[in-house]
Amino acid sequence: MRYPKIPLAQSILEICQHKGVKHIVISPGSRNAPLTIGFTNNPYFICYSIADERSAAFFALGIAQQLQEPVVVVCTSGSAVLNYYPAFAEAFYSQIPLVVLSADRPQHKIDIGDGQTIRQENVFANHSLFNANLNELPSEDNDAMIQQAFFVAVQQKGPVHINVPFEEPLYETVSAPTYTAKWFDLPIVSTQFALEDSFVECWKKAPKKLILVGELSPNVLQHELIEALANDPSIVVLTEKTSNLHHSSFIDQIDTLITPLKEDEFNALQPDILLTFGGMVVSKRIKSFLRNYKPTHHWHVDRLRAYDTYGALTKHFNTDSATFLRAVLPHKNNVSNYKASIAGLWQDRLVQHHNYAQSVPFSDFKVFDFICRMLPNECQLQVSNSSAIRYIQLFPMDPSISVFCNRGTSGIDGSTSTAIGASVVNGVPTFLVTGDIGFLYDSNALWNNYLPANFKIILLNNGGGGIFRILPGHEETATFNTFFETSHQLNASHLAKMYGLAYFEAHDEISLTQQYAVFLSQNEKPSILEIFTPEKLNDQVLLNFFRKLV
Ligand SMILES: Cc1ncc(C[n+]2csc(CCOP(=O)(O)OP(=O)(O)O)c2C)c(N)n1
Repeated sequence: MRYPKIPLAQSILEICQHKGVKHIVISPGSRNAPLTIGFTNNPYFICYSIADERSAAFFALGIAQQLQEPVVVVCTSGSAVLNYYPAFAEAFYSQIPLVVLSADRPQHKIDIGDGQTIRQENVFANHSLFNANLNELPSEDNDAMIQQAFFVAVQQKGPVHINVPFEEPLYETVSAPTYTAKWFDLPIVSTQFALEDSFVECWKKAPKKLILVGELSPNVLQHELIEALANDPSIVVLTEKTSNLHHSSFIDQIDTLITPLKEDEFNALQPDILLTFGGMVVSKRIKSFLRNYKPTHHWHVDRLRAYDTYGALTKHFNTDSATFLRAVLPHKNNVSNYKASIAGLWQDRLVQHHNYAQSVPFSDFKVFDFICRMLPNECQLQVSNSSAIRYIQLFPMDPSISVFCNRGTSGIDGSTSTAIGASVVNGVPTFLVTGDIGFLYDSNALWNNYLPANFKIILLNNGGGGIFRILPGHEETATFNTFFETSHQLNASHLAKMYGLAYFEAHDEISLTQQYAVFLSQNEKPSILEIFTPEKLNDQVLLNFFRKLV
C-alpha cells in the first residue's frame, strides 16, 4: 500500500481510520493530492469522486443523514471550499456530522498573489462546531485538533472544518507511514437525567398536553412509548411527515387540522403544556397557531439545542426524547377529554379531505395525492423544498415509508444530491419528489457515477417556482413571472439523456397512471418521471382545499 509522503496527510488518514470514518467524498484538485492519494490507496475507505463541490457536500450530507456518522468531504484550495457552504449550513441546522477537509497553502502564502488561494481558515465560522486550522508540520497540536474535530462532529452532531496546509511536492508517496499520531482521551460528559418532582406534578395535572414532533430519524421511539403516548387521553400528538413517527391516533396532517379552526376550536386546542422534540418543523400554520395561542409551558427535549420557536419556551430538558418520555408517561391523566375532543374535529376533517381530493382536476394537489397513495411500502422518500414538502404533509402515507427533506435551511440547492447520497447507503428503493426549479438548480447532482439503478426522481414541472403562487403577495404580473416564479419552458428530457437516465413523462391522470406503472417497474437504470401540471391552476386547487375544509 502507498501512503502520501507528507506526514500531516498521514496523520489525518490514520485518525480518520481510527475514528471509523468510512465514506470519503473527494473533489478534484492538486493541493488536496496528498489526501486523495492517501484515501484512495487505502482499501478501508469508500471513496467517491464528485467534481462539483456544492453537489459533493450535499451528497456526503445524504450519506451522513442516513448513517448518522461522520462523512468526510475533501477539496482543493480556493473557491472550491466555499461551495461546501450550503451543505455545511444545512448540516449545522439539521445536526448532521459533516467533516470538511480543505487543502490549503501554508499561511505565509496567503494574500501574496498566489493563484487559487483565499482566506480559508475559519471560513465556516458562523456555522461550524469546530475549526481545526492545522499547521503545516505534523505535531501533537495538529493531532489533538483533528481528533477534537471528529469528537465534536459526533458528540454535538454537526459540521466541522479541518483546514490543511500543504506545501509542494504534493504527489510523492512512501511505502510505510513515517509519522504516527498521538492519541488523546476525549472524555464524554455523562448526562444523567432525573426529572424534578415539580415537573412531574405539572405534567400529571395538565389536562391538555400537545406533543409536536419535528424532523426525526425512523425508529427513535420504541413501540411501548408510542403506545403510551397514544393511550393518554390528555395527550394530542401532532407529527410532521419528516418525524417518521407513526400511530393511527397521531395527527399527521397538521395543516388539514389547523387551517379551518374557529376561535373556540383554537381555544380548545391551546395546550397547557406544549412538548416538542425532533428538529425543524415545516408547518407554518402550527407555528402561527402556537405563537398566537401560547401554551402555559413549552418544554423542549433535546440533548443539545432548544429553539424558542413559539416565543413560549419555559424549559429545555437536556436529554433524549425516549428517556424523557419514559420519565413522564407513567404519570397519566385519565380524566381529560382533550384527545377525544380533537379526535372528533380530526375525523370531520378527514371526511372533508377525502371528498375534496376526489373532485379536484389534474394539478399538483392531485399528483401529490396520487404519489402518496402509490409509493411502494418500505421505500424512502426524499423531498425537495418548498411546495413539495408542504404538499407531502397534506396526504396520508404508508408508515413504512421514511421521509427526509433538507429543512435545516430549506434550501433548493442540494435536494437531488442529498437524495442520491442517501440512496447509495440506505439499502432501500429511494424516490426523490422535487419541483422543477429545485431540480434544475441541482442538476449537477446527476453528474454522479454512484446512482443506484433503482433511484427514481418524480419531477413536478409546473413551469416555475409554484410556491410563490401559494405564498401571499402573488399578483399575475411580468415581475412576478420573471423574478419570483422564474417561469420557464424547460424540461428534463435532455438532462436524462445526457446522464443516461430513463425518462418518462405524464401530462394528465391517464398518462400519469400508465407512465407511473412503467417507471416503477423498470429498475435497470435510474429514472425520471416528469409530470407536467397546469401552472396557473395549481394554487387555486390548493387554496380551495383549505376553504372547503371548513
Ligand atoms: C438556495 C435557495 N435559493 C432560493 C430559495 C427560495 N425558494 C424557495 S422555494 C423556491 C422555488 C422552488 O420551485 P420549484 O422547485 O419549482 O418547486 P415548486 O415550488 O414549484 O414546488 C425558491 C426559489 C431557496 N429556498 N433556496
